[in-house]
This record gives sequence, C-alpha cells and structure tokens, in this order.
Amino acid sequence: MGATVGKGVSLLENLPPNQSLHIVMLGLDSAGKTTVLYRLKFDQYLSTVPTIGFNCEKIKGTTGRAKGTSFLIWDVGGQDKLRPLWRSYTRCTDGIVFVLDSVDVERLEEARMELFRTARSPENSGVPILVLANKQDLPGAKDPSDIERLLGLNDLGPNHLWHVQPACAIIGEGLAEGLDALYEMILKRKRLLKQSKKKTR
Ligand code: G3D
Ligand code: MG
Repeated sequence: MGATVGKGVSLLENLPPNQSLHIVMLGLDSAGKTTVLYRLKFDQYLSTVPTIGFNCEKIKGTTGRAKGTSFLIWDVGGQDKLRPLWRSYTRCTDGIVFVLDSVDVERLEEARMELFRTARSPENSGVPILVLANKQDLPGAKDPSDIERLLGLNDLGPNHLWHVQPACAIIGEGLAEGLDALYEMILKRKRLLKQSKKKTR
C-alpha cells in the first residue's frame, strides 16, 4: 500500500510505528519545565538554571498505553524575551505540554494569555494540550479544577483536546501519568482525523 503524503495530511498519520512523537513543553519562566524534562529523563532531580534557548531529550513512556512509546520533548525557554521563539518550536508537533506554577496566582493571567496565544495559532490547530499543574507540594497550590476554571480551558473550544494533570516535578509525581494522558489524546485525535477523512471521501 503506497500511502501518498498529500497536502492537508497530518504528519501523525504517516508516522512510522517506532518514530518518536514530537512534544513541545511551554510555560512561563520558572514554572518547572526543565525540572520536568530531567526528572522524566534521568528519574532524578537536577538543579536547573534559567533556560536560554532550549533543551531537548528523548523520553520513553513508562505507564499506561504510552509505555514504551518514545517522545522527543523540547523544553523551550520561558522568559518573555524568548517567547516569540515558541512559534518555531510548535510547528508540526503532536502534543503540547504547558507547565504551570500552581502557586503563582499573580502570573496566572499571563500564563493564560500565552497558553491561548499558542493554542490559537493556526499551526497548532487541534494539537492536544496537557496542562501540568506543577508544584503541588507547595502550600496554596491550586487544584486541577481551580486551574481549569482560572485558565478558562473550556474557552479553547471543541478544537483542542486538553487535560489538567497535577504534578510535582521535583519528586516526579504525576509526570508519567501526564505523559500517558497526552498520548491518549494524541491517539484520540488520530482516530478523529481518520474518521473525518473517511466522511469526506
Ligand atoms: P523553567 O525551566 O520552567 O524555567 P525550572 O523552571 O525547571 O528551572 O524550575 C524553576 C524553579 O522551580 C527551580 O527552583 C525548581 O527547583 C523549582 N521547581 C520545579 N518544579 C517544582 C515542584 O514541583 N515543586 C517545587 N517546590 N519547586 C519546583 P530554583 O530554586 O532552583 O529556582
Ligand atoms: Mg528552563
């Protein structure tokens, strides 16, 4: 069966079985993105410095249906002067991880704006979003239902699948589950794309 890669065909549908899924990790500076990346990669806490540019690691899922699946995760610097770069990293991604500091209520609105800017850009249309509600170990951390409401995730509309996962990156809690939830959303999107293609045939 010679599949032709035509215009409008998603990258995902043509992905060979053992190739990595491309994931980009975004979020404001100091939300915990780099901590998440190295916790997933080395299963240990590594102290971080603010990321200038990006870090990239290949990670294997350890739980659920994502077990054994490879994810190539890009951790892009979150300082405001670096955010215009996000656009170039979010082309052709299979999923977005948006890391949030669950105690930083002062910057929640800023985080919401960046999340929506990313979600609404045409190249990210329909890309599933995992919101990692990080730093759940700290007193005053907002729980997932508060975060869902405060970020106004329902306003993302039916175009995006999303999920809020509580996490603590320094000990690694919630990270494998979050990756599995993202994988499930990626599979679901793939199914939906297939169905809608059949309908238009
Ligand atoms: P960034 O890559 O999103 O900019 P970093 O964020 O991974 O560099 O983390 C920023 C700070 O948050 C680091 O502390 C890191 O240890 C801390 N952090 C990350 N995840 C958690 C968490 O789950 N709980 C708590 N309590 N802290 C976390 P420092 O002190 O090095 O700036
Ligand atoms: Mg960083």
